[in-house]
Amino acid sequence: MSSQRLTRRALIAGAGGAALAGPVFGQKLIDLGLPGGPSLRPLDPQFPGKGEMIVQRIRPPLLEAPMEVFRTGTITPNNRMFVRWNWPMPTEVSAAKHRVAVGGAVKAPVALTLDEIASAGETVEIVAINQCAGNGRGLSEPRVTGTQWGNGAMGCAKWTGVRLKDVLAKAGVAEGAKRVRFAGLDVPMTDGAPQFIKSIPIDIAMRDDVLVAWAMNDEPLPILHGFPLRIVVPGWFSTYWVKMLSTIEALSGEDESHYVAETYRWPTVAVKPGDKDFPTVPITAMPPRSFITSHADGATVALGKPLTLEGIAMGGDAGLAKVDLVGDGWEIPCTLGPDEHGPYAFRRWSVTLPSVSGDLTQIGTKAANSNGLTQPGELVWNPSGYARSVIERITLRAQ
Ligand SMILES: Nc1nc2c(c(=O)[nH]1)N[C@H]1C(S)=C(S)[C@@H](COP(=O)(O)O)O[C@H]1N2
Ligand SMILES: [Mo]
Repeated sequence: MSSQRLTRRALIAGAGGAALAGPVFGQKLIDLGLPGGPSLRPLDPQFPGKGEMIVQRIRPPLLEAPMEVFRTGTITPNNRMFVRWNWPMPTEVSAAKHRVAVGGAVKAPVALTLDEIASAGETVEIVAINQCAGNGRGLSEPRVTGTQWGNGAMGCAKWTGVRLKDVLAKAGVAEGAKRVRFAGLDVPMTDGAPQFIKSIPIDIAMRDDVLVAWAMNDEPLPILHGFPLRIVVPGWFSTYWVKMLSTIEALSGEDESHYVAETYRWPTVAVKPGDKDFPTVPITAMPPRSFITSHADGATVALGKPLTLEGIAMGGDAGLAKVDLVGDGWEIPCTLGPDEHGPYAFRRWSVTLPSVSGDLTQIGTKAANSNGLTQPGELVWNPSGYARSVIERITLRAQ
């Protein structure tokens, strides 16, 4: 997509940028089946720019996709992509006035317009899953703190942009830079609170598939998803995918900022509730996950008849290798759908049981990626419920 088109389309979308109208509450409720607390949430059909979404919080918006969004296909439409902001988001952004400052440990700091970003290098498209590190956290037992997400804080989109390394080259990264840090236009609402800034190691920043993106599924980034520009790090949790990108900063040392040094970290050792002072590292690459989408927990299936189960799976930071349907002491390999969009995208799977002979109790799917990483049978509990990848189980009643 050319920079002119980005700017022109943005101008059409709003008065020189994009704007968000006030939200409207819905009447319908959905039960997320959260074991540790209130489980009902409003299902809002009218949040600006969105289809029906689970409202976890209005402001700043936290919207979750109902699992029905994943029942078909591998691409999540923009109006069903989950939304997460740590601090209040600007509700109006001017494309013409926007600048991205590239500075820190660089040879010559620059402030780039959208056109300059778009022409910094070759335009690249990549399909990648955007997943919150806390996705599925609400299902943790014992309960953990943080947004009580079901499993809908994920979605898969096609992202278009330029390589981050080409944008960095405009300023020239200094010899020995260790990390690259990003900030957006959103700022804390309380004095002295830390801004949401995140950094990635320099070798990740220089990867050919790490982008400064301006389009999502061939549309300009919706304001909720970070208009006009966001970072995309395929295979990594989207906490690093900073939205409304305004600053790119090369760091010559470690990053001591709050959202890297103090939160979005998980233990390097096994921990249990109440444990303190254990070593932690930032959550980074995503593990494999898979979901049955054809049937909800508790659904009824026909006794004595064949049964086809379907769903989606992801490899995480490596391609999906296989999916098995698992029950109590048995495993059946599933058939993978076509690899339409590469290693960082969803893939569909299906399996047909020749005949249902009784209730299917606590069945689930186990995905493995090409690095040999497999979904565990038991939850790896951690205090923030990060990086959930346990086999998700449902029970089907035969009658
Ligand atoms: N500027 C900015 N970017 C951000 C955040 C934020 O609070 N501010 N949250 C991050 C987190 S934690 C997640 S999960 C993703 C969510 O992206 P989405 O809202 O497009 O789904 O945005 C990331 N980028
Ligand atoms: Mo997140």
